[in-house]
Amino acid sequence: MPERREASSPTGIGLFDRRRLLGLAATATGFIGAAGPRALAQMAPMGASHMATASSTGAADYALRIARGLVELGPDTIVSTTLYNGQFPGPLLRFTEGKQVAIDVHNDTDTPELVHFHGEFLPAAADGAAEEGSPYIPAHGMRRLVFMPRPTGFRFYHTHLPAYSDLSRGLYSGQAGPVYVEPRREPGAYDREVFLTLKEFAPYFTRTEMPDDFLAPETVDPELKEASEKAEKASADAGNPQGYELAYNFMSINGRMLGHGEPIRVKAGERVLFHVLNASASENRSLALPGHVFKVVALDGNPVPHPAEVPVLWLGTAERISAIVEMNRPGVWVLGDTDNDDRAHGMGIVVEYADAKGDPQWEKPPEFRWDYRLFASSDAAAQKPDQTIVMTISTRGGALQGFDEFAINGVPFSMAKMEPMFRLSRGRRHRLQLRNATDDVHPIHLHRHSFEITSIMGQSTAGVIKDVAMLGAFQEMTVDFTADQPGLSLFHCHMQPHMDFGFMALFNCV
Ligand SMILES: [Cu+2]
Repeated sequence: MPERREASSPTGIGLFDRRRLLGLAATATGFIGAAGPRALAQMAPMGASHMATASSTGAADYALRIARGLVELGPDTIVSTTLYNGQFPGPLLRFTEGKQVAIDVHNDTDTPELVHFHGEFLPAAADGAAEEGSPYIPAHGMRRLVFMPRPTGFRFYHTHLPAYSDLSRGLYSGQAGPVYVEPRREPGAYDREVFLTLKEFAPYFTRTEMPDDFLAPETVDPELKEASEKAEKASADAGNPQGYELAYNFMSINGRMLGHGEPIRVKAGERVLFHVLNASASENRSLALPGHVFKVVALDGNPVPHPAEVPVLWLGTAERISAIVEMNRPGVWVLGDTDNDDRAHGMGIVVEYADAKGDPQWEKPPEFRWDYRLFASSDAAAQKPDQTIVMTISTRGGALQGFDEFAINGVPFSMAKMEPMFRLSRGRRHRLQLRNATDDVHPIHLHRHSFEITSIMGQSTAGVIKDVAMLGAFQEMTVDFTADQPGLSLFHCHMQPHMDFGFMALFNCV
């Protein structure tokens, strides 16, 4: 259960007293709390448009404490990393639609931190991204976040710090946890729900490429492929090494390697709603349960127009899938990654039927390619956009101290300048035409909005609403959204090494 406590600081001075001490009469949008002059200075540019609300005093609904801690992945495998409330995943935060929430975030580390509430429509100041101007949670300080959670469904929270070559920071750490914003109505009937957070630990750099051949349609754009090959050759000619990729010693579901921790105990005939979160820093993941199918009812927390049954789930980093499994094949099974090596490293969890005995069994699932269009509306065409923004992704392999450098329309994002690249017209429907001139699958993410997937490789689709979507290698995808959030919104690839090395852009909505 999440920790609930009175708002207090490490010094023991209550928030209200400290606010009085600091003479802080009004606060930044969506933000209450401060931990010193530095925090005030950070808040000033955001404007002081909203007066403190009732949630600025008294007990918070939740408290999160960022600190180093240990995760016991298995009896003989304990890793040290930065965690929320000393656990992995961080506590499940349950919010209610239309009910304001107050969260006290204590930062016990030496580094200013950011907590991003991923997939929620929050003011830029509350979103938890420095690029948008959100203030940091000061090192050894506390900040109270106050916001109205929306939209409903399965979201999550995580750090939004860059890591660069420091594998203890950012998403390489254990700073991630699930959020559920209670909807008025659940999609599909089920008997109970199980939250699964997929996560690797003990990262290291390698040069082994990740798989990029699991998406449908399989077609590629020859122009994008040629551009990628040209860039690759230019980089090699310039003497750059092959760029670093990530690998991990240990993999886990809910912080336990396969075979350790409690199995998921089920009964024949039961309908279990799984909420799966891929909290990886860099890996796109698959998941299968031998002899069973997943009926996908929601993607990134948004009910899909056409719930469809699939033998395998694929999730890019930060993607969520809610799927119902009818338990109709008694036994003891491995719910795990389809990659044998990843399961051997721990990516799986045991599903045990009542009265079933024996070792957990794995069977290779049928051949399957992940296709967002399976869950789309069959009849409706997507609405026409008011404006189209073309974004071509390119890379210079190994160009930045051995890391691949990424660019959008030829421009790598500068963390020093943090300049908006695109201007959005408020209230208008915008289409992002995403062209991937690289050989990687990129889980692209837009902050503070959801988008609709409107085409993949020129084939129209509609009705699938997401906040992260995998853009295939050498492929083109369009996603549409209404620019209804004023101010800055960040767009980026959700793979930590890609977002750290150029694959970001800021939208300014005016
Ligand atoms: Cu990427």
